[in-house]
This record gives sequence, C-alpha cells and structure tokens, in this order.
Amino acid sequence: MTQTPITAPVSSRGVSLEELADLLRERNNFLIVSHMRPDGDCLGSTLGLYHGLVQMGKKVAAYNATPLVDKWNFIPGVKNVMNEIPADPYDVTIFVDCGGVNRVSDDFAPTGTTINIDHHLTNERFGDYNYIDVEACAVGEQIFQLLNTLSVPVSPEIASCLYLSILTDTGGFRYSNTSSRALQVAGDLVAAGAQPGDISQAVYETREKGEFMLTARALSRLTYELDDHLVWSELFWKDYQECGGIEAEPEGLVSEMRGVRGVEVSCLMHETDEGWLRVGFRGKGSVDCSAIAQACGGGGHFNASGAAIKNKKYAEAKEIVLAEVRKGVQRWRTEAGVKIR
Ligand SMILES: [Mn+2]
Repeated sequence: MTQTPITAPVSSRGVSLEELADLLRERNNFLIVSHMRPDGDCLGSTLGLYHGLVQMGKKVAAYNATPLVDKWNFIPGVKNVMNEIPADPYDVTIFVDCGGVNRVSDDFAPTGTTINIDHHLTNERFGDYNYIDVEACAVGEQIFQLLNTLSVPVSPEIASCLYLSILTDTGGFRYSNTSSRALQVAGDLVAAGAQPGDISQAVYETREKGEFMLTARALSRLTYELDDHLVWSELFWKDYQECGGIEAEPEGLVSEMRGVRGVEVSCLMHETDEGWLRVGFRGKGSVDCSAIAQACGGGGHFNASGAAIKNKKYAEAKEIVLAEVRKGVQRWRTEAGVKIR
C-alpha cells in the first residue's frame, strides 16, 4: 500500500513551503488572482489565503475576471473578490490554481513579484517563485500546509474555504486524487469548524432551473464513438440564451458524461457568445486528457482538462477538437492493446 506523505514535497522548480512562508512574512501588500470562470478550488484557495494573510496583518486584495454567480454567496468573505484589478499598488501578485498567466484573463499583466501556487500537471512555472505540487488534490490543500507553516491559526472561515477547495476538486471525495493527505486535511478542516453538510448542500444541491434545462439539451445530443470509449456533446450559444445565459452552465456535466460503463473519455464543447469554442475533457485513468487538451492549445490534469480555441469559428474548431480527442483515444487503444469490437 502506498501512503501519501503528510509533509509537503519541495516544488519541482522554485520554492519550498518554508521559503514561500518566509517570502509571505517579509512582504506586506498582496494581490491574489485566480482563473476565469472560477470553480470551488479557485475561490476556496483564493479566500482561504486571503483570510490567512489578513490574519497576519497584511494588506490583501483578491481579483477574478469573471463576475461571480450567486451560487458562491455562501463562501465566507466572497464579496472581497473584486471584479476589477484594484487601483492601489501592490508589490506581490499571488496566482492560485492557474496553469498559465493567461488563465487570469486574456490581457492580465502582473506587476511586482509573482508567486505561482498550483497543482496542475501542465503548469508553465511562470512565476518568480513557483510552488507547484501535482500531488496536491487541490490548491486549498497547499494553502492549508502553507498556513500551518506560517503558524496562522485556521479560523472557521479559512476552514470552510479550504474544505470547499478539497471537496470540489476531488469531485466530492470521489476522484483518484482523493489521497490520504486530502482526507486528513479535510478532517483537520472539519475539526477547525468547516461544516461538510452545509457546504455540500450549497455546492451540489442548489442548482438553478436553467442549468438543469441546459443539461437536458446536452444529454439529448450525446454522441458515442469508438466502441463507446468516447462520448461527446455540445451546447450552442442559442441554448445558453434560451436557458438563462452563461451563469446557467451545468457544472460537472462533462464529468457525469464520463460516468457510463465503457466510456474512457468524455468531451463537452461550448459555443461562446463571441462564436468561439471552449471544451472540457474528462478521463478515467486510461487516456491522457491533458495531452488532448494541449493539442487543442489548452492544458490541465491527466483526467480533467480543457481548452479554448478563439481564432476559429465554432464549427471549424469543433472538428479540430473531435479529431484530437479521437486521436487520443485511438492512441490509448493501440498502446494498451485494447480489443476493438
Ligand atoms: Mn484546482
């Protein structure tokens, strides 16, 4: 049996947890940024770190380019995540859960020292200081270890934020990244005041009607290929307009599509309001979704990845995505010697 070490590893290039802690102690004025269309880990790690730095007496601001949907209102301090970059100067920019600078926004240009805290396999190590731990189930897990290293007490607010991170990035403690360390940290967060029942209900049982309607449309278009090893679907901008806009995007739908016997990869494509394509891929441990996404100009994890193709019309980009995902599945079938039905 393999055991995940409880101590954090040294980052693959850049700083150790101790060096990162020293850096945060020395500096006083921070901007925390995270990726567009934020998920639970993105907001949980942003706000967990935000509260921690505030407790240390630091000046902190948090920024996300996408206006936050009401769904996230339950997160302690969520109103502190600004939709605009603050005018006040700051001397350190901390990226959380961002594989690349352009994940923050198309034209984001950080000033001052940059710190990159992430767990994505495809992270570009773009920071002046990089703390990358691909073994971490969520950036929230890394922030927990960072705050412990800093001896910052984990308040119930911090605990709720970081628990949200771990809950959502492990798919509700179901994915293969649900390590013993993830569960131990989650346990510590509950002991510190996180309420698992309340947080799960807010995340998983507070869906909007429009989201459900969009789900129905995507499910009505499921297309199975390659002996059902691949399933894909798509949502058009017209669907979004009719069902409640981009805010109604069904979260976790591409993961649900994967949950059928025999499916190895699921792929869900979205047409955006500007007519370009955004896509998510989910795998089951066989096909490398990170490689497929990279071939489409994106990135991510082995089992969960995504891409955006902006320089082509949706219909054209769709053919590129389908060609790459088919290629990825075929490659696995050949390499693994999978019998073709
Ligand atoms: Mn994450």
